[in-house]
Amino acid sequence: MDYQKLSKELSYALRHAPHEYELELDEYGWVDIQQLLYSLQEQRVWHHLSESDLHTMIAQSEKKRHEIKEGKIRALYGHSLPKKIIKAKSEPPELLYHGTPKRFVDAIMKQGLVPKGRQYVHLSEETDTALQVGKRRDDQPVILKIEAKKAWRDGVSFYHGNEMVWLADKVDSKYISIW
Ligand code: HQG
Repeated sequence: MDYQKLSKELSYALRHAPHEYELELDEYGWVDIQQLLYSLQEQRVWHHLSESDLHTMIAQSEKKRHEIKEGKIRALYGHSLPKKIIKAKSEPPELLYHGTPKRFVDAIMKQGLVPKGRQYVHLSEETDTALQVGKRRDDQPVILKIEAKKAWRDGVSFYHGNEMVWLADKVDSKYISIW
């Protein structure tokens, strides 16, 4: 079983295209595991897919992208669907980080961080994680430092993604500086 391939396809289905799999996400992003298995098993590559494969996939992944609870599975972040997934508001740490290509920095310093194609802005607890995120698009990305606690105290909402990823609706440039 190629667990990385499975994780990518699940992220696609649960973050971006549940309709392609005839799945319906509830307002928190959960789908029924049996329905997901039926849908994926239609493809030859996933014909023998079982619930235990989903558990193994999550356990083996270096990033916690998915979560299983009470017969349901969901993606923890990354959604692009028009209907916003409800996330739990949570008080962030003092500082969070965001890795981005150099070419976006001027716009971000003017307009702030905006979700672009996703439902939320994605922020990292660690500079190393932010660096990896930025490297997806630029060999030498810029790491931005976000005064998260200050923004929270000013009334900006933050949401918990997983233990490394935080989400926000929009972050004004006054809270952002280059690390
Ligand atoms: C940029 C992956 C111009 C922003 C990662 C980013 C992450 C602006 C891009 C997760 C802007 C959006 C999300 C502005 C933001 N002007 N550019 N005002 N505001 N941007 O992919 O944060 O491995 O939607 O800097 O690890 O890169 O898939 O967001 O470059 O955790 O699990 O607009 O996806 O997780 O890009 O990545 P994305 P992201 P997985």
